[in-house]
Amino acid sequence: MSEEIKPGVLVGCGNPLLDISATVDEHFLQKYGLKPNDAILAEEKHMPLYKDLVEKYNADYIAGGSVQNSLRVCQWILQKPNTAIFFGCIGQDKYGEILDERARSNGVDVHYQRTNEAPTGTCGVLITGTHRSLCANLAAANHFTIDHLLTPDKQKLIDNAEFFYISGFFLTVSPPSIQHIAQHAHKHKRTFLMNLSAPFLSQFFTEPLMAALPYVDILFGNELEAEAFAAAQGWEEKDMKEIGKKMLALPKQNADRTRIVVLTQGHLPVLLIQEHTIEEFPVERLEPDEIVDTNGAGDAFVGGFLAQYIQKKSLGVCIRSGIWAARQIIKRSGCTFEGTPDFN
Ligand code: 26A
Repeated sequence: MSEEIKPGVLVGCGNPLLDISATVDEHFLQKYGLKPNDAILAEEKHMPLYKDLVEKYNADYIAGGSVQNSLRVCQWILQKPNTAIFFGCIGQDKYGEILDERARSNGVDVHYQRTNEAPTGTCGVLITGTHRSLCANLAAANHFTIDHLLTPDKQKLIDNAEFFYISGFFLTVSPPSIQHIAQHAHKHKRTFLMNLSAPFLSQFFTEPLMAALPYVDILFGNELEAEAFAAAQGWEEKDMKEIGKKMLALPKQNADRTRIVVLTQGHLPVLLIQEHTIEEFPVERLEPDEIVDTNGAGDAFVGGFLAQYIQKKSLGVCIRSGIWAARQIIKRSGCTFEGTPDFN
């Protein structure tokens, strides 16, 4: 099936993070002032959290980072190594080596920037029931600079790619890199896909987000992120379909290619919002005892979508593949998978 897929056709940029994941109680969330279902940047007060997770909650270390997760899932489904290229910054340490090894063994062609100035980033993953609270200490990931993309070898990789995926999370690190990729995609008529990633980005990183949006051909988000985006825009709409329609109508650079908005809503149907149509794709509900944790579910959805999209499959197939991939990841700890994928 994948014979005609070109190596390096997909390029992603993001924060490579090692997840430190554990099931915790309400108390733990309260102690650090965290919501059950959120993703935030760690502040000074969160720093003891990581040690606490390891020492008191027997935490697991799992490869993470939103874009890298999506690309790993995409590679798993494609079963054709080096279709996806990843850029991000790690430290010169053990955690960085683990991420490098995991990503490569999953088939992602990683081209990390490496810094001596900070350790590899980590993300506390606090599981309570079916919720997950993410608290990212970006560390080295925050040291990514656009220079990394401007070297001739990276430029060549970018020139060769046809699809570019960047998470909203990367707005906190390098808006100039996002602009560079977005404008390149626009100039060369390539596809640029982005994710709202977390409510705080719409709230506090509005300026770089709104600067990137005109270039976005396909926008992903979940219900909490769409709500936060609408609130930050001062929109009164609460209904997901209405919010999606307004997202569609925001200014777009490449006007001959209209924007597509894909909104996930947990176990409720996925919405595919296009210029003249809104389609709903049902999500089969998992039994409570099948759910291990929802960490990485949104990333897996995008990975499943991308695996089909880069093969020019219909949007319906892309979304069904996304739903399928998210389901596999929810049945396991973190964004992990094994065996041969059997999506059809
Ligand atoms: C800037 N922030 C907050 C982040 C992240 C992040 N990836 C990039 N930047 N916060 C959490 N994650 C990752 O999201 C995955 C689940 O969707 C976690 O590492 C986790 O693997």
